[in-house]
Amino acid sequence: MSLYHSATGSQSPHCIHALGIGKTGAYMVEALLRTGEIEDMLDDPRARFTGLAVDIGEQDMHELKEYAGGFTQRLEEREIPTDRHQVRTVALETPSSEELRTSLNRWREYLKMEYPRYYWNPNYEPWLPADMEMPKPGESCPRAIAKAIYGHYYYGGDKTLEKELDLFVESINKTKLPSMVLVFFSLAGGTGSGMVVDMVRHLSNVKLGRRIPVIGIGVLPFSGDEEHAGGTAALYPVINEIDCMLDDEKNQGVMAVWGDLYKNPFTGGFLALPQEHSWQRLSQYTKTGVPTIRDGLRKGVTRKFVDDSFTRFVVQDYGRLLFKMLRPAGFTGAPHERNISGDRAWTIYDVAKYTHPGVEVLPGEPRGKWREVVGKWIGYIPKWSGLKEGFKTDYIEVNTVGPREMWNDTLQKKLESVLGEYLLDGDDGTLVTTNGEFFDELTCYSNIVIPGVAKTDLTAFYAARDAYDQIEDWDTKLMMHSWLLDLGVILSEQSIRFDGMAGECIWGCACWVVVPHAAIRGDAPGSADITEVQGAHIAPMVQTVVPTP
Ligand SMILES: Nc1nc2c(ncn2[C@@H]2O[C@H](COP(=O)(O)OP(=O)(O)OP(=O)(O)O)[C@@H](O)[C@H]2O)c(=O)[nH]1
Ligand SMILES: [Mg+2]
Repeated sequence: MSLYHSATGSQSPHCIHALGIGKTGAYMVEALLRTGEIEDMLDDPRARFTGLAVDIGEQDMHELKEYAGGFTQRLEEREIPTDRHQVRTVALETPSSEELRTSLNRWREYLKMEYPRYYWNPNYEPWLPADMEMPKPGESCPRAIAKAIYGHYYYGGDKTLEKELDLFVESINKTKLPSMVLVFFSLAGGTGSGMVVDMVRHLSNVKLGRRIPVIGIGVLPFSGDEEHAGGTAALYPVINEIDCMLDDEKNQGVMAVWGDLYKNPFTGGFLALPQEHSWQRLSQYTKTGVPTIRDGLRKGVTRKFVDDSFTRFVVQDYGRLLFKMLRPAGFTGAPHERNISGDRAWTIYDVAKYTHPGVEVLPGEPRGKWREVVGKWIGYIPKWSGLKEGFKTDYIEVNTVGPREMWNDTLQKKLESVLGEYLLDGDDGTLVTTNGEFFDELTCYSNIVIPGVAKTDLTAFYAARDAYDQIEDWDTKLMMHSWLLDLGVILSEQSIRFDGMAGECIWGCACWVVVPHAAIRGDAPGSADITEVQGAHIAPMVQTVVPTP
C-alpha cells in the first residue's frame, strides 16, 4: 500500500517499535511478538520491527528470549528476510557499590557532555551514600539505585546502554514507513520506573531528536499485587515525575531551571493501564489447590491478559488504529490541529474483562444468562477504572471484543450508558465504539481509552500520597525518587529556598523547579475538564472566527 491514498484518505501502515524496561517491559515486548500481526507487517519490504528490553538481571527475560528465537524462525518459514527485525535483550549486572561510586563521582562530566548548558554545581555529591547496599539479584531495586545503574551503563565504562539505544534508533531510522515507539514499564516496579525517566530523555530528546512519536505505557498496580521497592508510597514520586513531563506548565517550570533537554520526552502521549478490572474478574476463580500457587497463577493470568489485550489493540490495522486513537488524545495530529492538554495529558487505557471461562456461567447455558453476567461486569467499569468519581472528558473510545452471537443491543446500550457518565453533556461529549471478535467463544472484554485525565483524577495518586506522607525518614523518601536526583532535586518535596515552590535541594543550595508545591501535592485548583483547558488556550484565536450565514 502506498504511503497515502488520496481518494480514501487511508494511511500507510505504521511500524511499531518497542522499548521495555524492567519485568513488565520485557513481557510487553514479548506480548507484541506473540500477536502474529508484527510478522505480517514485516512482509512489507519497507517495514521494520525493533524491540529492546532492558532489566537488572536476566531473571525475567527468558520468555522474551525464547519467543524472539521462535519469531525469527517463523519469519524464515514465511521467507521474510529476518534482518527486517531486531530484538535485543540487555540484562545488566548489578555493579558493586565501589564501581557505582566511580560513575556517580563523574556524573557532572557526563551531564556536561550531554548538555553544554548544564550548570556545574560545585556542591554536587552523589545522591547515594558511599556504603549503599546493592539489591541482591532478582530483588526489587529502589528507584534511586536503578537510576544510578542506568547511568553507570549509559555514560560510564563501555557505554553499553548508549550503544544499545544507538542500535535501537538506527533500526528505527532504517524503517521506510512511519514509525511509533512504545516505551513499556510498570509504574510500581523500581527498575522500570527508576530507569525510564532518563532513558526516555536519551531516546526521545537526544537520539531521536523528537521526530517520532514516543508513547509511554505505564502499567498500574492492582490490589492483589506484591509490593516492590518503596511500596505504594513510591508511586507518588513516580506519578509526579511523569506529570512534570506531561503537563506543559509544570514541564515549563522544570525547563526554566534545567533547560530544554528536560522537555516532555513522551511526544506521542502517555497511557496508564489499570489492571484492577481484569484482576477482579480473573481472581474470582476456583478455591481449590494450594493457595500460594493459585494466587501466583491468578496474578500471572491477569498481567498476561492486560499485556495481550493491549498489544493486540496496538497492532490492529497495521498500527493505524493506535495512531488515529492518539489524535483525540492531543497527539499525532498535524501541527495546525494540535491543541494543548494542560494538566490533562494522561490517558487511561482500561482493559475491562467481562467473562472468565467456567466462572458464573457455562458454555451451553442460555444466552440471557451470559448477557446478565457481562452486563453486570460492564457496570463495574467505574469502580475499577482508576478514575475518581465526577471525572468528565470530551472523548472516549472503546473497542469491545466478544463473540458475534453474544454482543447485542442490550449490552451495547449498557456500555454506552456506563461510559456516558464520564462524558461531558450533550454534543460536547463523544463516544466511539467499535467491535471485534476473539478466536474463542467465551472471551468478552473492552479496551477503553479515556483521554483528558489529570493526575488528580487518578485514585492511585491520592492513595500513594497518603502512603508517602506516612514516611518520616528523609533518606527513605529520597530512594523513591529518580528523575532530577542527579541535579540535586527531590521533586516531590518542598523547596527550602523558594517559598511555596517544589524541589528540595539535596545539597542545601538552590536546586529547585518552578512548579508550585501545591501542584505537586495535587492541592492546587486544577482545570474542570479538557474542554476548559483547550478553550482557554485558543480563546485569543476564537475572536477571529468568521460567522457564516
Ligand atoms: N501487565 C503486566 N504487569 C506486570 C508484569 N510483571 C509485573 N507486573 C506488574 O508490575 C509491577 C511490578 O513491576 P515490575 O515490572 O515487576 O518491576 P521492575 O520494573 O522489574 O522493577 P523491580 O521492582 O526493580 O523488579 C506490579 O504491579 C506487577 O503487577 C507483566 O508481565 N505484565
Ligand atoms: Mg524487576
